[in-house]
Amino acid sequence: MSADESVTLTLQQVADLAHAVLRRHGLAEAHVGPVAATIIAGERDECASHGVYRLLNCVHTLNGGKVVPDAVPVVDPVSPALLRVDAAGGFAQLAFATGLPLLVEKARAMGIAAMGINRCVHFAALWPEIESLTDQGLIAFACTPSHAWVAPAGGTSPLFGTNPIAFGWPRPGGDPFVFDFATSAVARGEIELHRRAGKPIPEGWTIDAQGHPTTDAEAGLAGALLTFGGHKGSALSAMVELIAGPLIGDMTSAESLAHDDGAKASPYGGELIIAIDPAGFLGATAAEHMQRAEALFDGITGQGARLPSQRRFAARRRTPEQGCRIPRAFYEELAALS
Ligand code: NDP
Ligand code: PYC
Repeated sequence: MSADESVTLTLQQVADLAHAVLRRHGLAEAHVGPVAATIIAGERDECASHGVYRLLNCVHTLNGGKVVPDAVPVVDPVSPALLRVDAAGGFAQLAFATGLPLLVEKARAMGIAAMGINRCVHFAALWPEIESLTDQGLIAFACTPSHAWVAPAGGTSPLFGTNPIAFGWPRPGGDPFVFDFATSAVARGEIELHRRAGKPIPEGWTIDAQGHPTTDAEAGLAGALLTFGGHKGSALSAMVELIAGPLIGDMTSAESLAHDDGAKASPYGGELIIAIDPAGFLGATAAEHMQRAEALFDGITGQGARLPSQRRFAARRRTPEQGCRIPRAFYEELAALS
């Protein structure tokens, strides 16, 4: 991306833009902060597919009436280790923030706790949610279905969502170990970015509507994404459908796409978040064992491999000084929406 094709914004300018666009399109004040926060974090950590680009989806979803802009999440404490949050048709971020304190409290009391979020619109990366648990010394897992865009391994018709899985492990005195990826070969947002940039996509990401492999982003989006790792990603994707769908009384990705009814809004349905307190198994010896886990990370980095999220954390240290580079076309589109 040449300097002409991009603009560089400070994090404050990214924040101002996100707040202005969301407010202008009718999102209630209680949601603006939490929704903008994930978008700002996406730019800060140089995750282009889930940064300011997502504002376009938010506006489209708001304008299409596919999200309740002033939804008030309601927490149901369910049982000692479980809670549910009814997002009431709103964006997932406020529902997550509303349920988080009780999830942490239950995980500490029971050693493990799970939160099901229902009836939410989810367009975001999962790592911000994971980090809000690792920041409190908890191990975290999260997943959510999306829209039926992905063919099961061996098939050719879209059935699964891009269904991200994210995991976090707090590390003494350092960045947590966090991974967060789609169970498709790549997030659909990344393919959309290739389409917008007029770039081909790598082989293995998609098939076209006739079921043939394609490197054409437009044709791939009209066909189906492939799962990562063949049958392994396919099984993990099915797991996400099950545990963040029927298990918590919410939609599968196929149901979410049917609910969308051609609006091309962000996915609608549930999310499952699990938090584990290391002290639950280990009591006073937890710190000693968490320290022992450090040898594993040293074993990875010691041979020149990198940890997941290492790139993101490096970007996080850089962007407050250097700003965020955004394609000029997005910037102009977003500025017109603000
Ligand atoms: P990637 O395929 O880029 O995988 C991302 C993960 O793998 C990150 O944790 C990344 O760390 C890590 N990683 C990448 N390369 C390496 C490497 N060489 N060595 C070690 N770790 C590596 O992302 P996806 O396209 O699969 O997903 C992108 C985002 O899209 C996710 O945040 C996901 O939550 C989001 N998403 C959200 C959906 C929703 O419904 N809400 C649906 C689908 C995706 P790093 O960041 O440091 O590079
Ligand atoms: O990029 O696949 C994706 C996606 C779906 C919902 C949010 N992101």
